[in-house]
Amino acid sequence: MTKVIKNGTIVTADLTYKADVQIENGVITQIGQGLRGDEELDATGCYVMPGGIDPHTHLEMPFMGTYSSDDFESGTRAGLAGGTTMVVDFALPNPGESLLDALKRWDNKSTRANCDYSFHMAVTWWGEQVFDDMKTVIETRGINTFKHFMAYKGALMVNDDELYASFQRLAELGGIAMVHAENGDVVAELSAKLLAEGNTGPEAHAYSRPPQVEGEATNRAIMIADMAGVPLYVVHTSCEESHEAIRRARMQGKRVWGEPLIQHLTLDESEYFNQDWDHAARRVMSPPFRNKQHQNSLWNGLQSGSLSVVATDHCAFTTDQKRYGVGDFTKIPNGTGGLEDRMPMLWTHGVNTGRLTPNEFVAVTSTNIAKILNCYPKKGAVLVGADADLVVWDPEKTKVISAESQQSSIDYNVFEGHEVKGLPRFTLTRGHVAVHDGEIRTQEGHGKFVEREANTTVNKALSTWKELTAPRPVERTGIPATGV
Ligand code: DUC
Ligand code: ZN
Ligand code: ZN
Ligand code: ZN
Repeated sequence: MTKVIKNGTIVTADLTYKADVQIENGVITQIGQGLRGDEELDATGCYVMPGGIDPHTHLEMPFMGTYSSDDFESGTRAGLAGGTTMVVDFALPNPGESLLDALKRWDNKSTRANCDYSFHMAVTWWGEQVFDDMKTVIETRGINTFKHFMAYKGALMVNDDELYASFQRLAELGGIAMVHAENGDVVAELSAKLLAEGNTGPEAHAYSRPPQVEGEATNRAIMIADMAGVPLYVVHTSCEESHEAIRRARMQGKRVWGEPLIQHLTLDESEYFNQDWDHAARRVMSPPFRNKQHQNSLWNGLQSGSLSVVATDHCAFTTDQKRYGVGDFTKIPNGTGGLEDRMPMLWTHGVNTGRLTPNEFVAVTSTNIAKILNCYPKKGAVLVGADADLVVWDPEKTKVISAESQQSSIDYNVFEGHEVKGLPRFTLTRGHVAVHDGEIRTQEGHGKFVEREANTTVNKALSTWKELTAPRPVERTGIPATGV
């Protein structure tokens, strides 16, 4: 059966033009004028864009004594409702566990996905097993990205020696290093001090993770990556200190990318202050929301290209789960949702305000990350042969965001009450119409795993550190006698 999206304007990361799109067996088979199909979707007045890719989700993740509430079914349903057609989730090994065993758990959970997905592998501990598994993960599982937590001391955090060893291994194998960049030692110290002084509420979470801890860790990770000769992707860049480090590294020719979240772009630290406990705790995430100056820095980064990708870090907890932290802010499960709202919020606050062009919107929500992750043009493109992961975007459609009408399984929404203008008319996942004028028609289990090979081109790291500092023979005279 042939489907045709008719009368729309195709918007990709670099082109805008009027054409119809024909789809067969989940793939784009023709782009042109006056195409006909067995089923026709009317895109009059709409943009036809590559579906969004959210490269940062935590679905059904065991974390801080509980599990994040959206699983691969509800999470991907939420994504599709908002125009996102692929998610990349983090597979987390337990301490001492092999990477491959952790992946088995993620394989089981993800069978319920409504759209395509991939995994990043987290490196939560270091040893010979992890060293060996990395090769298998890259070569047989099609996973080329490995995330390191520089925070969550005593749980997920890895130290600098482990970071350096892992980065060197990735450089050797053609992988990409990712970091959650916060100085976990300082966060632990600040948290203990705040608690001891009686600061137990959710606002103390923000005080315990100032921009400096993020800036320091980002700089450190960049330098370690440079020494190892590995490309580095910094997740949830939330502040100027971290952005500045990324900007400087890029200007020096280092292969470093930064990923702001839609939450940090549109919500600020006032969400923690003079608010009731539940309101503030529901917005506890790491890094925390920042002030307007940091927010402007992130927008500037997207506009200038120093920041590359907008994600969500979707990690949704119910109000009851957040209440584990009453009396001790360090026990509030860290995380917020955003999968359903990322695209409409970014369109509203980015495109409608003139900060981003529609083409730039496509770049930062889809195409850039598809290229970084090495799944372009299967994903992130409107091209013949690409997967028909598409969103037919109605720039005039409006709604007020509300937990009552959302797909996510939690009982609130951090964007509650925000009006958005720009929403999907249709969302297609490999040709299947999962969203049809606001009606959800997802198919549980439709999603397939997307393999991503090592990208040997991008991984020719630009570091000159090795040449400059490699030991070289020295002819030296006048060496004093030893043992004097
Ligand atoms: N930050 C969060 O807020 N939640 C999940 C993990 C993380 O790094
Ligand atoms: Zn993180
Ligand atoms: Zn995360
Ligand atoms: Zn808003």
